[in-house]
Amino acid sequence: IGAKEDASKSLKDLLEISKQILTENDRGGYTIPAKGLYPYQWNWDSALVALGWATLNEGRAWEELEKLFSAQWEDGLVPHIVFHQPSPTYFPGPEIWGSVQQPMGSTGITQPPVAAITVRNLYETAVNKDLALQKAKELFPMILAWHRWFQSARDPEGTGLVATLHPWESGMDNSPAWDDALHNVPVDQIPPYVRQDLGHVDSAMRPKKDEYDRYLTLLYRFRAVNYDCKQLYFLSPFRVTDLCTNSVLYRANLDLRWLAVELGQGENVKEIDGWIEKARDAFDTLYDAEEGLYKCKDQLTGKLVAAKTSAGFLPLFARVASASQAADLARTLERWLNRVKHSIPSCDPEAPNFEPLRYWRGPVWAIINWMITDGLRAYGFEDLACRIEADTYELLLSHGISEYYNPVTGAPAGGKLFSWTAAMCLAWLS
Ligand code: 9YW
Repeated sequence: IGAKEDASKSLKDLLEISKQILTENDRGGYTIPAKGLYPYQWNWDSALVALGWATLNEGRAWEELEKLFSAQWEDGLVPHIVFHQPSPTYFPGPEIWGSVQQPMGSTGITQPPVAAITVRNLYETAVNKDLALQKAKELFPMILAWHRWFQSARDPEGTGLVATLHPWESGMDNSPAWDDALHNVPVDQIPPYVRQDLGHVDSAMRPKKDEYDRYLTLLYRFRAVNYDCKQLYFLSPFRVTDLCTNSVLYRANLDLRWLAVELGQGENVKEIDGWIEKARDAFDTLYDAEEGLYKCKDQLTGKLVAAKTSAGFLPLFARVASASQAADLARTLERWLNRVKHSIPSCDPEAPNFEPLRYWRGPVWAIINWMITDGLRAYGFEDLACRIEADTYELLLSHGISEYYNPVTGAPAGGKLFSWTAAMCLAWLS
């Protein structure tokens, strides 16, 4: 009984801390990812954080999404960062992005489209059903417009899969999957700049200068055409098929379809079905049967990317893998997990370029653990899902609520008191 009491006390503490983090990072209708390091509203962070808010205050959860969509561009884009209030602690801020499409200021690129997944989740679990119906109805057309933007702006050639034009768009900025494609981006003469991230976090945990020079080269090239989405796809010297974006979009389309039926918007179903069918076939071209893992692709060279990253398991979250592909993925994942103490490393721990501390090149991210666990369950891999869930819980309990964690030692890394990790505690691990 003593041990049980201890465990429930620890869970209570963890939930209390998580609640405090969201409350302290609340800037009035939107939640910043972490103080100092990330002082604005980030797109997929907000959609994931809303899941956490829903366990505390449903109204506040809907507000998070409303605030994000209040920054939607006329062409349908929902920006990757919304600069609601000025803040000198982040680079590159609104003056560098200089986008004019949106009065409050935003970047001109997007991030993995989690919102539809959150809306379905909030709607289905809502206690206040009237509020949920009202908010879901309001958000539906805006999400549909964003998903249409993905089709027209990021798949103008109709391949079935959308392009990602900047590593920041993938949400996995310095993933080794982007090394070669980014290396092919020539560094332009760009204005000198000072990084702010290195004032908050150890440089060993962050992308390198070489990468930042290219991130900024892309930014300035996009800015030069005023982020015109009709041009960006064709002019960007970085264009990849990202498994995270495409898996999240695929799942988001399934959930958007569900919402369309539920909310009496059936006239949109055929269009969404068309996207889903096309993507389903195209996903197969990213599957590496020998490795038992999906791979990203460099659209400009036409080659699959050799790097093995945790995004390769996200087709499980999408439900787009076949039963036999899912079984292969589960086997590959078990092999990875047997090489490190804490699940799930963001890259293959056996790969020579595995870096357990550097951001998306090795560390554990709670949001990815949630997505992959959700996918494993859907395919019937309950034991593996439970193992990852228990691992994540132990990790957070012993090491606090950080941005990410070293999979070898469990040491917390990156920003402290991090919103989306707190949200995962509230929405998933409780
Ligand atoms: C940056 C806020 C964001 C996440 C991204 C993550 C990081 C920002 O932080 O990018 O400046 O590098 O890579 O996924 O949305 O948490």
